[in-house]
Amino acid sequence: MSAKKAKKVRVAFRKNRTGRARNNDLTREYDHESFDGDATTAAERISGKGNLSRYRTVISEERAEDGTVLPSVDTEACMEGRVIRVHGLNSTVETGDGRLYTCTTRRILKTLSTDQRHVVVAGDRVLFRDAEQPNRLEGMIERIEPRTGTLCRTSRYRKHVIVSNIDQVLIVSSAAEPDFKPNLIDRMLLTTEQAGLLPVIVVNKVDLVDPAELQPVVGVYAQMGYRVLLVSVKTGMGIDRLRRLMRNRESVVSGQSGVGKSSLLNAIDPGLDLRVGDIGTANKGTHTTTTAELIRLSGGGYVVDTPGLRQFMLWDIIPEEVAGLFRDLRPYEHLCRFPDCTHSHEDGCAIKNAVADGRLDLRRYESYLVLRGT
Ligand SMILES: Nc1nc2c(ncn2[C@@H]2O[C@H](COP(=O)(O)OP(=O)(O)O)[C@@H](O)[C@H]2O)c(=O)[nH]1
Ligand SMILES: [Mg+2]
Ligand SMILES: [Zn+2]
Repeated sequence: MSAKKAKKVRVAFRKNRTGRARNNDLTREYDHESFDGDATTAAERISGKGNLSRYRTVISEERAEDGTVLPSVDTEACMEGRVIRVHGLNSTVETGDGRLYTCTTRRILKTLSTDQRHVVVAGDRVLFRDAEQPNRLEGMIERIEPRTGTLCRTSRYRKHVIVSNIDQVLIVSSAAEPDFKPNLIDRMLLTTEQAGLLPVIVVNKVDLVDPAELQPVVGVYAQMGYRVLLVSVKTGMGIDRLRRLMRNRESVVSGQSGVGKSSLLNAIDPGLDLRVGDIGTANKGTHTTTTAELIRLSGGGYVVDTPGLRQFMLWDIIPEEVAGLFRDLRPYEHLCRFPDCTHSHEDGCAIKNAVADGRLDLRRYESYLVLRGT
């Protein structure tokens, strides 16, 4: 325990808890989970507001930057792990040495969560306690570390975290078969930028074209500061570089079907044995995932596999946001004559002027118009 002064934080109860008897509530939960609750319940006290109180005072040690409460836990008794996947009320948590624990979630975390649907998500770094079951690896998640790099989906006006702690998004396209589509790259860049994630542009199947053909388009991305990799599963070109780039990182792989995502992953880690030439989930067999899942790379790190992420069109981006999410257009957007310039038909538009005199790439500008929906 740190010497830092504990903070009291008031948290709203979930509605379905209000009918429960408040005494022994936590204890009963831990008993039920065959846990010795003493160490953790000590930090949680019911405020003296009677049975109808919808608040509980949690004495927590820390509050994350985003306002998330990090309950105090006995770190001595806990292990660090990474949530690989979530299935119903259980999560599969992987330890640093590769052991897989089936974990439940400490009730207080559900209470503290602002998004009940995803208290724990794939990618979460957690502290959990070993339930010390004789033949099974089971535990309870005691604390979720603050998330960075989250991928979210908005549904019914709420934002749901799908996967957390992503280091990078591999935007995979192919030089041919299917055709090279820079506009699709722009679309995926847009959503990646909006999510605040680091994009890496990967162009596969360069064996099918003369790389010089790709240079004009690819050069524009490189000039904007994006990392671009030209690769070929067929010739092995760029595979080592990609493998190094993915080592010890959590990468989301996105891109149109058929561009060679599964082939690339198999090339960087043959142990994955993903099915190639298949539309649908990446895993072999009957296993189909509807939620995100982390797949461990033998060289260290994870790739995120989720069918819904492939096409990567998850966010509601408002038209006014688009120019600001285009790295190359962004420096000009505030120089236009009209503050609400759409950069399409207006006079005195700094972006159109920059396109006209070659400071901005025409294709990127056209892509902007399409994505903005003008
Ligand atoms: N010529 C060529 N074909 C490739 C390359 N990488 C993958 N393919 C082929 O492209 C097809 C689609 O590959 P797949 O990995 O299933 O794509 P995914 O749908 O993005 O996962 C398969 O027939 C692969 O053999 C490459 O570098 N060069
Ligand atoms: Mg595939
Ligand atoms: Zn303008």
